[in-house]
Amino acid sequence: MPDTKLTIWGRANSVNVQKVLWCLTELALPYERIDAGMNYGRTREADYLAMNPNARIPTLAEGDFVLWESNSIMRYLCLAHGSGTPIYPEAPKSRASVDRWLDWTLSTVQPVDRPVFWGIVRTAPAERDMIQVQRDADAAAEVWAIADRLLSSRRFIEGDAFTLADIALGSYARRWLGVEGITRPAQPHLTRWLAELGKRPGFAQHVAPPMS
Ligand SMILES: N[C@@H](CCC(=O)N[C@@H](CS)C(=O)NCC(=O)O)C(=O)O
Repeated sequence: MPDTKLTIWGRANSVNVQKVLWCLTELALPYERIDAGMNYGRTREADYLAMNPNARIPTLAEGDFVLWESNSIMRYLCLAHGSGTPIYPEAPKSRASVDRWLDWTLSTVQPVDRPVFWGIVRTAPAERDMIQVQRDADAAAEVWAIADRLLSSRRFIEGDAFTLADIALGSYARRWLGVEGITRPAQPHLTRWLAELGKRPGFAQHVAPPMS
């Protein structure tokens, strides 16, 4: 009997771990999570590096199958354990449309999110460079304006149905709209969409808790 227990390595306050945990909840899959990363360490130990040579989180282990990169993990969970789930649609055009948001999250959103999040949430108040953080927030606002415009005419990122695109982008949007102490333009459609995501148990459990 193959070992199909799903183990996720990674601390619960990591946005990339949160995405995966939210996805697991959407798919109603049981799993075990093991703390790793930052204050928990482990990621530079030989057995972890053998699983994930990046020394990063999350990592998925299922028997002797190991996978890193949070978006790849979410895709795998849908394909291997999602029984045709609509959150990762099968039709090529629909699937590619979802995939482009997963790529966009990593290539375009993550780089503008990081300095704002770290500059506030992971920097002691006395050490914050608020002039730089506001500059970084202005750059992030331009990226988020793209999603805000799009959400003015659709319920979810890829239309009427909730998909992996909402998980990937929604996890970062929670940080963007949740960081305090910066000035950001009103983005009402983004705000409406995030409130809708907030009703999903996976978001409420894994993404909504206070940022740290
Ligand atoms: N593109 C990777 C990024 C992985 C990544 O940078 N993870 C961060 C946490 S969000 C990390 O490992 N930080 C170092 C640590 O926690 O020790 C993914 O999506 O999985």
